[in-house]
Order: sequence, then C-alpha cells, then structure tokens
Amino acid sequence: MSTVRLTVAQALVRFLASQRSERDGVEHRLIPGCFGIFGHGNVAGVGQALLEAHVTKSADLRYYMARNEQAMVHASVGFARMRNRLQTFACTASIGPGSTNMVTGAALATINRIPVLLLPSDFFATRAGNPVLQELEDPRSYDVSVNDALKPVSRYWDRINRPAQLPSALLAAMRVLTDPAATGAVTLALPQDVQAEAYDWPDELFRTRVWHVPRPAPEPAALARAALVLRSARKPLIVAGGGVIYAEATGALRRFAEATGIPVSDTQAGKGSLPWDHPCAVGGVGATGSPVANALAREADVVLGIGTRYSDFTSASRTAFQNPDVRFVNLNVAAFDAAKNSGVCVVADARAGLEALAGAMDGYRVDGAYSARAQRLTSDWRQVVDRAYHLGHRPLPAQTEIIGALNELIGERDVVVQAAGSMPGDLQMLWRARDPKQYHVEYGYSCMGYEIAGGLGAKLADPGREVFVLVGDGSYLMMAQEIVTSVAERIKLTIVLVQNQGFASIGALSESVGSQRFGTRYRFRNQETGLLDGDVLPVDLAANAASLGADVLRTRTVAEFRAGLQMAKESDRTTVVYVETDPLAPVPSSQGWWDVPVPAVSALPSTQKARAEYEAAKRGQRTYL
Ligand SMILES: Cc1ncc(C[n+]2csc(CCOP(=O)(O)OP(=O)(O)O)c2C)c(N)n1
Ligand SMILES: [Mg+2]
Repeated sequence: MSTVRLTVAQALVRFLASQRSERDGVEHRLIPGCFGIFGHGNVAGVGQALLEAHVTKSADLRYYMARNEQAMVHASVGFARMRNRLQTFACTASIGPGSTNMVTGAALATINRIPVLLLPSDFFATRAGNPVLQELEDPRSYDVSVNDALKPVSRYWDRINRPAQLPSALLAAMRVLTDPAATGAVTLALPQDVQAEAYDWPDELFRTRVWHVPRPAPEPAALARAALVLRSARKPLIVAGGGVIYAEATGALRRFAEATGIPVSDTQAGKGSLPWDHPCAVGGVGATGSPVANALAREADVVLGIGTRYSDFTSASRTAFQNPDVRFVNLNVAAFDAAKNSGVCVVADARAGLEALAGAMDGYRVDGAYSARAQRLTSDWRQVVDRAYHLGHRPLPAQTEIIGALNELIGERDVVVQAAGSMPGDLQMLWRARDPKQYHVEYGYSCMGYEIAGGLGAKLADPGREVFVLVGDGSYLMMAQEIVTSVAERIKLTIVLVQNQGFASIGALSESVGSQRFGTRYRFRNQETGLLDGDVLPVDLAANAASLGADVLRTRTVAEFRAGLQMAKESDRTTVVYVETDPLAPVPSSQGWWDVPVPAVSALPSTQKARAEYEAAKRGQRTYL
C-alpha cells in the first residue's frame, strides 16, 4: 500500500478537494471552498494546510475570509440552498468563541436541512499544557469541550483525537452531507495539536470520490395507499415545501397539478415551486399565507404535503386544516417528516414520488366547480396584492410598497434573500415568485443576521443572478459585517435596508398578545415613563453601510426607492438602498393564526383582552391524530 505523509489538516484539505456529488448524471465539486477565520486553534493547522495547498497546487480548495463565524455558516447555507444541496462549503474556526459562534449557524443549517461542514478547532488531545487559552474546564471530566455544544445541532458530530480516526470520520461526514434525508450541519472537531500531527495516509484516501445523491422511489404499496386516499378526495390541496425545490421536482409538480387540477399552496421554503401566476397556484399557506390558500386549507379533505416539515407557520399552529375528516398524504424523502399528522407516508424523493404518483392517479381530476372557486378567490386576491404594492402610504412608504417595487423590478431569475422580522410574513403573503430559486427566505430558524451573509453565499453560488438582500434595521444591527467580505471578494449584492426604528414584527405581535409593543422600539429611555419610548436615536445605518465599503443610496419616497433599486441593479458594486418605512402601515390579513401563549392571569386589561381572544383561537387547534 503506498502512502503519503501529511499532517491531519493537510490530509483533510486534500480529501475535501477530491469529493464530488452526483445526481441525474451531473457531477459537481461537493465542497468547492472553505470559509474561515483564523486563531491559535487553526492558523497553523487548517490555515497552513490551505496555504500549502494553494502554493504547491496539491489541492484546490479556495479560502474565503469571513468576518464572523456565524455568518460564514450562513453563507455556506445560502450557497448550498442555491445549489439544491448538491454542494456546500467547509467552515474552519478557531478554538473557543470562534467555534461557539458557529452554533447558531449549525442550528439554522440542520433545521432547514441544508448541508454544511463545520471544522471547529478543539483543545489539545494530549492535554499537554492545558488549559489552553479559551478552554472550558469541567472539574468532572477533561473530556468536555465547548464544541460539545455543536452536538445537538449537528447531524453528524465527531472529534478527531488521533490521526487514524480521520478517514472514517471523513467518510461518515460526506455520507451525511449528501444524504437528503439526513443532511444538515456536520461537525468534525479538530484538536489543535492533532491538526499539525503527521501521519502516513493511504493514497486511496485522496482519490476522487463521487457521492451519489439518491432519488429513492416510493414503495409500491405506499404509493397505492396514497393514491387510494387521493382518489377519494373532493377538495384536495397540495402543500409544496422546500423538498420540491431541492429535488428539482418543480416540473413534475406542474405536470401533476395540471393533470389532476389539484390547487398548489406553498411554504416559506417551497415558494416558487410553481410560478405565482400558474392556474393551479394559490399562494402561501398558513399563519402568514394568502387567504386563498387558507380558505382552501380550511375545507380540504385531503392534504398532499410534498417535501414539507409542517412547521407551525405552515399549519397555522394546527388550525389551518379544519375539515373534521381531513387526511394527510405526505411525500417526503425523510420518514420522520412523511409520518407527520398521521399521514399516509410515501417515503421518496419529491420528483421520483410525484412522477410515480402521477401514474397512480391517472384519470383523476378535481371537480370543475372546485377549480373555479380556487380561481375566483385567486383573482380577488390579486387585486388586494396590487393595492398593497401601490398603497401610496404617507408620509413614509409602507413596507408592502417596497416589496412591490422590488417584485416589479426584479428579473425573472434574480433572487430575494430574507430571514426575520416582519418581512418574511409580508413576503410569503405578497411575493410573486417566478423562478424556483427566486424566493430565498430562511424561515426554518428565522435567524436575524442571516440576510446579508446568506445573500453572499447565494451570489457566490450563482453569480449570473442578481441577489437582492432585504434586511430590517434590527437584523442589520445584528450582522452587517459581511458587507466587508462582499466588497473584498467583489461579490456584488444589492442590499435593501428597511429602517423602521425597531421591531415592526415583534411590535405587532406584542400588541396582539396584549404586551403593548413593550421593548420593541429603538428609542432613548424616557426618564418620565422609565420605558424605551423616548426620542428616535441618532443612528445612521446608511452611513454605517458606507463605512463598510458599500455604495449607499438614500431614498425617501417609493419613486426614489425604485430609481435607487434600478441604479443598484445596474452597478457592479455592492450597493445598499436605504429606505425608511412606516412600521404601522396596514398589511392585508392572511386569515391565519399563530400560537403564542398569552398569560393566563394579568393585572393589565390589554393582556386580559388578548387572553380571551387567545383562548377562543386555541379552541380551533387540532391534533390530526
Ligand atoms: C437572532 C434572533 N434574535 C431574535 C429573534 C426574534 N425576532 C424576530 S423578528 C425580530 C425583530 C426584527 O427586527 P427588524 O430586522 O428591524 O425587522 P422588522 O421586524 O422591523 O421588520 C426579533 C427580535 C430572531 N428571530 N433572531
Ligand atoms: Mg425594523
């Protein structure tokens, strides 16, 4: 057996550069690059290995420097989501805070079922000279490290205490990254001393390896059970989730919907599964969905969930589907999701499953009156959206007008990126998606701070598309620093910075639960009331963005905003289009509910009133047993 002598980190880099993924006969680099921030934990290990690979051309793994470790995980997720989970990035971080900064990113990746490879550094395996700077000491055991915090948020987690452990860990990591049912964050913790240790590696470790991303077909008996239930349906509704898009099943979905006439609603991850103006498209479903999809959901006798995990937003906290006889048929690559709501489980790839289901449903078509009702509701709703897009709200524009302006300007293949605040809800309700990759809203973790970093990854994944990041002032304040990375790498983003002086979202939620918008505005502390309801703060986020190297366009009216967007689109530099909006401007109602418990006892009349409404709404909650 011929071997090559390399350090653990050098072997890791060489291995990662040789991995490929394949689906439908098309191969890709599985891990085309590595984000990182160096510290004493990785500068001489993984850092040296990346440098040596570059200088000696022994491995091709480009290094991208991020400005925050959480953000580099977000960027990797943005990248992997754009590439339909067939490719992702590695992320190297130093010991301690660099590594724990990745915990939030890892949770986001795992919850959204998006692959990302995390390489946190760890304390000395030999324990020579411990505690090393930033080491957590647990008096009960030296076998504890802060990287253990990554265990519950990783789908595979390992620590490489000896070089010989590396090959099996690497193979397990690649298997999980490329398994659509198991994927998420994968963590290989790398002790600082082990990274630099040399070992004689078998040549075979570095051969090109192709990881086949499967399209499992449904079991015939499961397919028959699903078809039996679906054929009995008089008012069926499809819920299209992210799995439809990741599996590139949008064409199969369109054909299935056209053949059967079943209306198609979508989730935050599934929006764009059908173009918004397709005759079968009825918009977003659930707490922030469209009233069209929600009206159909209320009556549906069979719900066909495809690639959805039925989050509380999708099910309106289990109030969306109110037909007492409602049954679920769930097509999902993960058995865990397929089994939800006591559904008929069809464990399969979304595309393979839809194609098989189309065959099994041959000849079935929904009643003409049902389709006509869906279309009537849809055309009424379109007028509501048109009005929200052109509200003419004064003196500050409404957020719905900003969304409308962007929707009308964005190119067919361009991408909008968002994650948290009041925008995901407004977007799910109002956005007219034309392309399956256009609507990039991270709503599994709804993580403030994903926007700019995730947008960076999305643009890196597909430089031919314009990427428009929508970010609220709250999210911007949490994580704007990747503007610097975008400038340094010349990865152009258009960032729409929506300033409404605080949390419009949680403010409205607070009011609805009787908490009077307490603590949701960015204001001076008022000496009279003792609350944060004083004057507006002298904060200038546009100036902040300019200081990070972006071009900045300050706009005040919708007309100025439209002109600014156009200029930003034509520019080849990262541009922030800044606009102030009215957080209290009206938004159409989704007719959906979200379960946020209101205190059962309170001295505040606002809370008591909200509690009464809460108890009434709670009675509509179903168990779907
Ligand atoms: C990291 C993180 N912390 C807290 C929250 C809870 N949260 C959801 S939206 C929101 C406010 C967002 O403010 P902003 O970005 O200005 O958007 P707006 O609500 O004003 O549209 C908060 C605090 C979250 N989603 N993510
Ligand atoms: Mg805000």
